[in-house]
Amino acid sequence: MIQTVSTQPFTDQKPGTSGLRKKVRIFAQPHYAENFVQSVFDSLDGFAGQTLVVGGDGRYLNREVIQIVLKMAAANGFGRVLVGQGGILSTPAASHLIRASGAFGGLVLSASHNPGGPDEDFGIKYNIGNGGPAPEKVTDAIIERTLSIESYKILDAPDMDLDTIGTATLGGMTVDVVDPVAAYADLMESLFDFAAIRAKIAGGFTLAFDSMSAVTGPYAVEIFEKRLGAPQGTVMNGTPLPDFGHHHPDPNLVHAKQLYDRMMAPDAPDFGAASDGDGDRNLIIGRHCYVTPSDSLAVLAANAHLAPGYAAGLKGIARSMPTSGAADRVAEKLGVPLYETPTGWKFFGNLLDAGMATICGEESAGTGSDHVREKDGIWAVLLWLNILAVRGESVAAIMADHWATYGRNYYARHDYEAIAKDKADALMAALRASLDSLPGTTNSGGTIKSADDFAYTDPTDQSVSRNQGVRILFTDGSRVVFRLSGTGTEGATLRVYLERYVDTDGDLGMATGDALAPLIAAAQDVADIAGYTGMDEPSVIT
Ligand code: VG1
Ligand code: CO
Repeated sequence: MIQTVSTQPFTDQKPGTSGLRKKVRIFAQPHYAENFVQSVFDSLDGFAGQTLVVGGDGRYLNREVIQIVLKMAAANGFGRVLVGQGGILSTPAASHLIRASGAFGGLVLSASHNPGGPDEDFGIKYNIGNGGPAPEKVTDAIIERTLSIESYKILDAPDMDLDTIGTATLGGMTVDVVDPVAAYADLMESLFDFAAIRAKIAGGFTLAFDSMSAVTGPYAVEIFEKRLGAPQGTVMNGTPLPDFGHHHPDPNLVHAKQLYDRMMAPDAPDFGAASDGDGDRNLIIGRHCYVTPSDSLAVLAANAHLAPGYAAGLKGIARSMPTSGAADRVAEKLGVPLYETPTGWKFFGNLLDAGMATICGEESAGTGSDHVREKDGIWAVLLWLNILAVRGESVAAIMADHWATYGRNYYARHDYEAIAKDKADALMAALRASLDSLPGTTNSGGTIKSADDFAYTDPTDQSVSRNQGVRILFTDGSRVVFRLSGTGTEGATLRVYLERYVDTDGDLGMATGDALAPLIAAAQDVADIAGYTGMDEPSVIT
């Protein structure tokens, strides 16, 4: 029986960079998840009888919210829901399933790289029929609806069995519990030369993949160990846990320290990688050689044609604004366009749909292509492996060759976490107010050429997104970028992105911290980070 439950708006349901993310205790309030799901449905048109894909990264609350979504989808008139077995779907696998099944859209339950567990984070994101995150015009409609909602519809029915693959009905709706891994693994096999990678592994090439106790475990075991023949144990932390084993499932040098230490040890494997909570990010570390995500994007773009799925070449490359310009030089050499978008994967969808870009990436360890409409951690690892199999060189040799060809974009991101929100807002406001007076001034970073607040006009629909980050550009091409995170759930996080380009005839072998030291001082100088935050050092450097 369909129940109409009266409710009142929550005023804090505005989706951020990637969906709605909140502490579990907020999500677990009566009506909270229901309000948001109904607001999503109310913002959509024409889904009656259509298919909805549902799955998540297995974190705490995943199963409970899936049951709510199933009952609400049935009550609101969806014809069918496809749900991953056990409630599991990595974000890229959900994107693929939406596309492959011709679904109307999907709900991805994840707070991605944020920690999980009863005292940590949960999240819900709506993806549209192209498989990608809802664009701003949809999220804007959702926000508005969350502020006026008065009731939601839910079926009064027992919970569904999520663990048995097969078909059942819920009210008038069909529920298909599907294998979360198989179709995704098949897609990967269609893009990459698995035989060549398998032969390389059989020949003694060693790898380590850290799933960080998050969603990629079953995907990585199937792909790396079963289909590609890597020995059992290649996948570390391969069982998804609701609290990720108390770790922060963010594949960076701080949180993936176990992998990093292994890759820097004397007996390190040839290749190491990690993914995040929901499987869309990737960390790449060669033997004794960390690859920054911005460099990884550039190397993948430069070499993608070596993999069967990209043999025809690239139509274009897209990167988020704070991502380094390393990919720009590759695009220039390939003679393809380079698009610079705001932070967040939702801005790549239109470019991919229009066939304007083939490969996209972000400095935050996200890389992907037009095979789905999300960034894709395992995809990036497989493309690296395919390139390594064809070139027969080490990661370190490939990086050295890349810099010798294109020059090197020294790059780092400094995060200042858990700042009081008013302090962070004040810092950004002061920076914005100083923009006009900065050009022409000189500090330790050099002479400032221009300073602005990044705005983006989508070339496919002309929609404009403003206030996407403050950029300070120096005359020698160096940059410092400031923006506030839109994925956190506690206070504010200031992200400071530092970049310095050194041409092929310059010093390509500096330590990143040394190369960037003048810019780090310049960032402090223009933004008074210590003054506003009281922090002398960033919380995390990636
Ligand atoms: C961060 C990253 C951004 C990424 C987003 C979602 O956003 O900087 O590049 O797209 O997370 O990634 P923010 O607003 O905190 O800087 V995930 O893997 O958390 O979905
Ligand atoms: Co993620």
